Amino acid sequence: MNVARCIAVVMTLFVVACGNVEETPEAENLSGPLAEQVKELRACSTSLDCRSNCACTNGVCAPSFSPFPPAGYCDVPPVRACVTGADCTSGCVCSSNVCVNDGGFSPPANCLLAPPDSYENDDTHTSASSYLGYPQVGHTLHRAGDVDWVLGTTNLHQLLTVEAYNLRNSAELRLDVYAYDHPTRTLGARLASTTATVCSDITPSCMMYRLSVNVTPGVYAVKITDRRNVPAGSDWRPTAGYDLKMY
Ligand SMILES: [Ca+2]
Repeated sequence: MNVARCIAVVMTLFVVACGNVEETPEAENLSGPLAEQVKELRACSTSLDCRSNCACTNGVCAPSFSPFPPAGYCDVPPVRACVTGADCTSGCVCSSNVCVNDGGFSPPANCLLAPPDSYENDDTHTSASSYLGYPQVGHTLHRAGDVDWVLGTTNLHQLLTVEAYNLRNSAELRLDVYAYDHPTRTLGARLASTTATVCSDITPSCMMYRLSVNVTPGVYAVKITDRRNVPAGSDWRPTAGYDLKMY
């Protein structure tokens, strides 16, 4: 069935539902399996509007590849999976492994979204977390386009190396290292940058981002940018993440 016809039929159904059924004989023509089928189709703009194993095709969620899901699977809205409430954003609870609204006062939270990690809010260098000498584990990209800033200090002339590793759920990053004037919170020159993983094999030793730069004693600012090209605020999939170390 083409989309234009689907929309037209859905609109007709809506009008019928809001009007006087006795005066709209067309309703007879839309009862039965056809009406059920049309009613169930799920409109979409991108595949993030659809469950996994479904794609947004001609504005409707449809099975994307075999093995095809059961009939009707793609007509149900996607949900955010969870194990505990910590997997859900504020205003949502984990119920039967799905993030759902907690029933609190409006506006209702978007339970498709991931909660922020413990380093947030670190979207600017003036709100950056501090690197305390041991790996920062559990960074997440809780929103598409997330930016994380970390400040590190060295007392040495050294080759400073920064690694974003343990990449999870298709994290795609950009790493930058900047000079930093800590007393005035002023960003200095960008000293190094990369958008490439160490190597291309799909192994932990390759799938990491690494930068090295010669530095003098002082404070340095590291910027980690999410490069995934997905609409912000609609990502129900497992949250992309990484761990960070500096040495
Ligand atoms: Ca951030």
